[in-house]
Amino acid sequence: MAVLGAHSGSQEIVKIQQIEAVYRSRRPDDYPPERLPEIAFLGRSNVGKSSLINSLLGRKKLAATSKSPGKTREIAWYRLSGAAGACFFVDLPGYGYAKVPQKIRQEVWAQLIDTYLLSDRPLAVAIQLLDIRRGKPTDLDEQMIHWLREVGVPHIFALTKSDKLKRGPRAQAAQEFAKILGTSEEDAPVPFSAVTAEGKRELWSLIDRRLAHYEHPSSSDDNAFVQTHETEVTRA
Ligand SMILES: Nc1nc2c(ncn2[C@@H]2O[C@H](COP(=O)(O)OP(=O)(O)OP(=O)(O)O)[C@@H](O)[C@H]2O)c(=O)[nH]1
Ligand SMILES: [Mg+2]
Repeated sequence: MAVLGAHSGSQEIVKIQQIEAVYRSRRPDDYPPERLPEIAFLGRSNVGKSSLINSLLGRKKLAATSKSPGKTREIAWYRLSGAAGACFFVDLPGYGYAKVPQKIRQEVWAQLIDTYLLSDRPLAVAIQLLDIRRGKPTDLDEQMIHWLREVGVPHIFALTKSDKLKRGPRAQAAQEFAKILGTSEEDAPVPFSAVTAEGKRELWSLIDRRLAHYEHPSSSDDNAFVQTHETEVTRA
């Protein structure tokens, strides 16, 4: 059962009626009061989180992107809704930017990302972004992935900036990542480009699957996502 996406094989990948940038917060008491399934985007600073969100949503400037990394020190929630239901995309600050002082890095990491992931938010899936050109996760990525596995946060991998590699090296890098990450075939890391839109359909399909199987903590019969069906609106 598709929730926000439709997989008709046509050009229409995402069917969302409304996108609202509603919340920016630093502390749990500022998190959105509304409890909807959340899809969180995680990764090193500058890996392309905001660009990927914009690309998935078909918007150029919804999530602020920057050539100078390490600037984002807040969590941004985007509320998506369609006939089928609603959810939040959560743009988390990037970790590991070396030029940011250690104290701030700890603050950003521990108090924003960690706090979010340990909170009781209804997290349907975390999308872990990795730069495809690196060929393997960095140490910090490894720590993040280990942590996601330990805590049992469902997650999928996107290999960003795939347009920067030619076809051969791109396929090879994707294979390397799959091997290192030990993913199953159906959860294989998705090469993704915000420039060419490579991987957009695959990623939506994975997100959609997770949403469709997500059991809301306050699970009841009137859960919007349990009752959903494909939406009817045009591509965002
Ligand atoms: N060629 C190419 N460049 C990309 C792609 N995705 C992002 N970029 C560039 O990489 C830089 C960082 O992108 P952002 O989307 O701001 O990265 P971010 O992970 O949100 O960064 P922080 O918010 O600082 O953590 C920008 O200059 C983007 O234009 C991509 O798929 N291909
Ligand atoms: Mg960003």
